[in-house]
Amino acid sequence: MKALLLIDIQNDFLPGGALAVPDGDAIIPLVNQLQPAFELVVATQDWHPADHKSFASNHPGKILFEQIDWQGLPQVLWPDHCVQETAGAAFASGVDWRRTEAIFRKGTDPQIDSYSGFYDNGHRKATGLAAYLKGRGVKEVYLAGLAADYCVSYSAMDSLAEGFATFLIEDATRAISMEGLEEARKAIREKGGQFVRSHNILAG
Ligand code: VGL
Ligand code: ZN
Repeated sequence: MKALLLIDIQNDFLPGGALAVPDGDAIIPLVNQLQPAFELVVATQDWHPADHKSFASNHPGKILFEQIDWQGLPQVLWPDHCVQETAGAAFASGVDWRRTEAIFRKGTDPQIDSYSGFYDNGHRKATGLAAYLKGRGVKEVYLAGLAADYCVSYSAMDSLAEGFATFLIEDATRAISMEGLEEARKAIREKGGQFVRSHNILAG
């Protein structure tokens, strides 16, 4: 059983959004083409309260994109993004969401960030995604979405740790930083993750 995970394809990560991923909208047609090749489609949604500690605005005196230590974890200070119930947090309208059977929200605890769709960054609390996928009989997890070097890569690492065969669909993701992506790519490969392109999947 193969599942397609659509990671954080939300307005704030698209061009014009609060934390726009360069060329992020280029993945949308691919995400739609890929869906019929999967028996299960699941999405994650970055869903922060306005007082979230990953926002630079909640750390007076700190600057955007600075990395700080917050409660024992490194934390990049992001622009306010994906605030619960705002238009920026909504799923991108160009994506066909009809086959998305479940949505796992993350980043809801104001004190800790959550890049992965499986766990917060301290691995303290599970979202329930791993248990859900196992309950559905999933063995293979394919990832698409935004951003490649943050939420997609962190989700891939946790997917591997949870024992799923894990495939990152390279042309169905875009990165915030190319250096960050290169590092993440190495770590994922070391753990046995694979990189594929959508034509490999669509060709059958
Ligand atoms: C993300 C930074 C902050 C992502 C979410 O979806 O990759 N990146 N929050
Ligand atoms: Zn976030």
